Amino acid sequence: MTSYVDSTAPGEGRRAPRADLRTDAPRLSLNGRWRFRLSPTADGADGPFDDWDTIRVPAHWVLEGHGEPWYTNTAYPFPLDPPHVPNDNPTGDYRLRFDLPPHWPDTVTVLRFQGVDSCAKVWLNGTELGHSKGSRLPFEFEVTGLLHPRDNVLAVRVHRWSSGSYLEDQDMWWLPGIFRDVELLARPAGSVDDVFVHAGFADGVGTLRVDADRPGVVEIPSLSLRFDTGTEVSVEGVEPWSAESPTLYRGTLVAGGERVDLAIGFRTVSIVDGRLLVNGRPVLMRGVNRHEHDPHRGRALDLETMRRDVLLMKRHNINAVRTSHYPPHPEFLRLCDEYGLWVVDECDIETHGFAYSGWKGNPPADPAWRDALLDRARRMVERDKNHPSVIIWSLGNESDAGAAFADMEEWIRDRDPSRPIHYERDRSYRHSDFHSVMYPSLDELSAIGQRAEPAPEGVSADDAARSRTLPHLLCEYGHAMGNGPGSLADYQKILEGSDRFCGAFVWEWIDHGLWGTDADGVPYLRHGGDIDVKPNGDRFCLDGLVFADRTPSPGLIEYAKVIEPVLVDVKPSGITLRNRYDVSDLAHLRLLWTVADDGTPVASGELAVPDVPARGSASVAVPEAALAAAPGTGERWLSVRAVLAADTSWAAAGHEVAWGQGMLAVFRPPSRRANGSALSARIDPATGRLLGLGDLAISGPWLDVWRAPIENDHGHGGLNELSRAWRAVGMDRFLHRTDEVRTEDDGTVVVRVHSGPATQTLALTAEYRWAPVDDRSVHLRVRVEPVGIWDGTPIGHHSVTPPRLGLRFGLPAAIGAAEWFGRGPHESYVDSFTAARVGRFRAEVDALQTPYPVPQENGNHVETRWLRLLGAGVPRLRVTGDPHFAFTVRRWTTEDLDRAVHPQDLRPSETVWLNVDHLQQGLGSASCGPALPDRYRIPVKPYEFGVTLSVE
Ligand code: IPT
Repeated sequence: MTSYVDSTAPGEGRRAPRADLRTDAPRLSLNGRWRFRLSPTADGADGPFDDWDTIRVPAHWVLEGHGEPWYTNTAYPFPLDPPHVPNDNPTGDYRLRFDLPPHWPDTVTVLRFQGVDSCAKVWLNGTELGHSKGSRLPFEFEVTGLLHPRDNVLAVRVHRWSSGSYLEDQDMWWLPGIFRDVELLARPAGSVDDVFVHAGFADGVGTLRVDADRPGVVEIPSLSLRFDTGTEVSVEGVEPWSAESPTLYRGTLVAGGERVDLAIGFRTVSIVDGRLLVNGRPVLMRGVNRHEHDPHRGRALDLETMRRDVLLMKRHNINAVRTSHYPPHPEFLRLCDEYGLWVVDECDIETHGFAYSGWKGNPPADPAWRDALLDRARRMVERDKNHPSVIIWSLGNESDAGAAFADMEEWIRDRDPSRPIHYERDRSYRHSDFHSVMYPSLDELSAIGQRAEPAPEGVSADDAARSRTLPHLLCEYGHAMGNGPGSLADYQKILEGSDRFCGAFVWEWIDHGLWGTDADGVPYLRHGGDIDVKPNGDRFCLDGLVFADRTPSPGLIEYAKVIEPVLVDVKPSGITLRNRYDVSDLAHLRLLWTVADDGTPVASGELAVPDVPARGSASVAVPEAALAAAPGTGERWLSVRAVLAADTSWAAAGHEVAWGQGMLAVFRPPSRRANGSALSARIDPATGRLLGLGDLAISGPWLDVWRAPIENDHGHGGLNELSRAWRAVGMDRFLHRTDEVRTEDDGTVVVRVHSGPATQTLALTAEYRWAPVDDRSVHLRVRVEPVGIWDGTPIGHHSVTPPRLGLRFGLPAAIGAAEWFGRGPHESYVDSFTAARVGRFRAEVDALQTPYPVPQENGNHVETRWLRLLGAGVPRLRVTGDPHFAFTVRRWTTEDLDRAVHPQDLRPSETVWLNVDHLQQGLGSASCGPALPDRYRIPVKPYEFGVTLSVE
């Protein structure tokens, strides 16, 4: 039986879509506490009203104690039988009794819903107004004549599933409910319904026309402008709008008894010679994909949370947002206009789960869905057309191809020819002004940069040739799931190497974790797999640059550095500044320098900021005072930081936007030669392992090849499943056998150990040479050699490479903190260390753990020169590299970390575990992306490395 719920009709009874306007006409917010009753089927709740619960509006009922949220990635949570949905269709009946404020005018009145998931039918005072689908888009009903001064009853029936759900298969939680604002709008006689601002900028001159459905007068006081709607005016001397310099001219449109606020940004978007230009200049979007998410409220975001996103992005050098995969709350776009972010506004369309039918029945390819798809395009464009920040329309995500995209394209081009259109998934790119892909390898991206990508399968030669002339928009890359992504710097290098690239968007901004409590009442962030429903997308929703509570992850810190707007290249011979802004010069910055010896500052000062135009560069001499500092000890580094000279709307003066470092000199201390003094290391003659060093109890080392797999080690869709290969051969369970412990004449103790897993011939033999340095120090040299069969594993014939190669030590639990000279303060890996500066750092052991919501390898520090571990009542341990090593320190073992399912499973043990690594494999982003490049793996071959261990 088909009803409005599962007919393909997008709605009924609604007003024509129009711009989201702020006006001075009376407006009544209907947000607040409503009455609510949940029923198991679309028939809803009949019968008495007295046993209804109450619920907050806006909100998702599954996050307000009614039912459960449900996460799937690509799978539909119901049978793939479009447009039908099951009888089991949780349905929320909402009811609000309200009075009109005194003096509510007796004019046209409109009831507006900004977003209801997934289908709503609405009644006012017993009159049925109609229904609507399209969860992340507004809809309005005219209610003139239906309202009373007091005691109005608004009733809304909301269905969790509807035909609309087939178009909303985005990789996110299914969260039903009235989740955006509900309001009543008075429309004074003669007022305009819709406004379309056309504000362009070319050759230093702005052009402005404001169209409206009724005549009105536009006033912009700051430009001394007053003109009628429908007339075009040229404006000399305006500042253009850009993400870097978001100049808005505020004004009003007066029509009838209403003043409509205008926030005008002059800018023109064009594509010329295969490049995206704004105001005639090329731009490079350094972007993120942003879902709306709050760990308590789901997609019901308040203004402060939206602002937090914008501020966090701006403070981390992000200049663009793809609103994956639906138009955001309209206030978010106002914030983007105001603070300056380029926006790719994406339509609320994704039919990803039709992949499971081989795309049979895919709505964009079925004429029955044409109206529904066009309805979504119209509602997006009409609502958002006045935002200068929105520079590109996206037709949707991952919905294969179909004629509806041609219809959408045609409608949009006709209505708004001023913005280019993006659609990634139709490989003919016929309905897109951009060539676009997701998750390419570095080599694939390089080929795209040279306009030399291979023609996609099944695409005509003409289409392929045309698409090579288009600019490229990398709509998703750098899958930030768990620890990672790696290679952000490698990607950025390619993106800056070709003018075909107009921007790239990391997947994704925020982890979609939802707060809950475990069986012991411990709060934790839940992912799909923490809720007992099938199918579910498990942990795949935890792939953001910020954790669900918006704490920046190390991935965000790395991204901020990789995309910093000024490249500061510091060499003893001079400093080069490359301005990566597309619009601004560097006059808003200060350049502060410091010289530090082994991380201890010895001189500092400020450099004059040279005049460097956007995309230009300049050289500055190394400051005299930096060169004049007296010789010191250790490595002398000059660091130059570019900070904001004055407060901005998004950060305070002093906020660092970029930095660079270079080594000026090395002052080597006189080398401490082995003096043959008594070995401070006590070595077990049977195992060859340490029992203690001076008065410090220490165990190990064990040769360690294992890391608790990160999400990227698991690969995706059967590809790049390194962790499976590792487990299959037993990387996680090496057994050790000491073959020899002997003392040489000079006091050096030589230990030979065979380390390998059960069932396998593959193993590493290691020779450890312990040479006393003095009575507090011992030097350890390790030679490792692979033996046995490494190239042929039970699950394939690729050779397995170990995730790490290093030494594991056990230390007393009293060890509480680490100090080191090397890269920090954040964790770093071979393919993600750009943001980790060379310096001297100190951190508590507990603070050295990055609390990924799914426990996994974390807290590594590459290129460590020396490390000191300290704690109350125990001697300090110092580890000095030969020259570098990587370290992690934690209160649990790698095996504990690997076993833990949630952070609360990790309990401090009686031992502090220290890994001193020669190498650890990179991070990559294979959880949805290409294989880790070979250069970030650890080839199976002989290695030799050394460290000095001392007690202090
Ligand atoms: C891509 C989706 O567009 C995005 O929504 C998200 O699911 C992401 O993957 C993975 O987290 S689609 C993928 C099949 C390339």
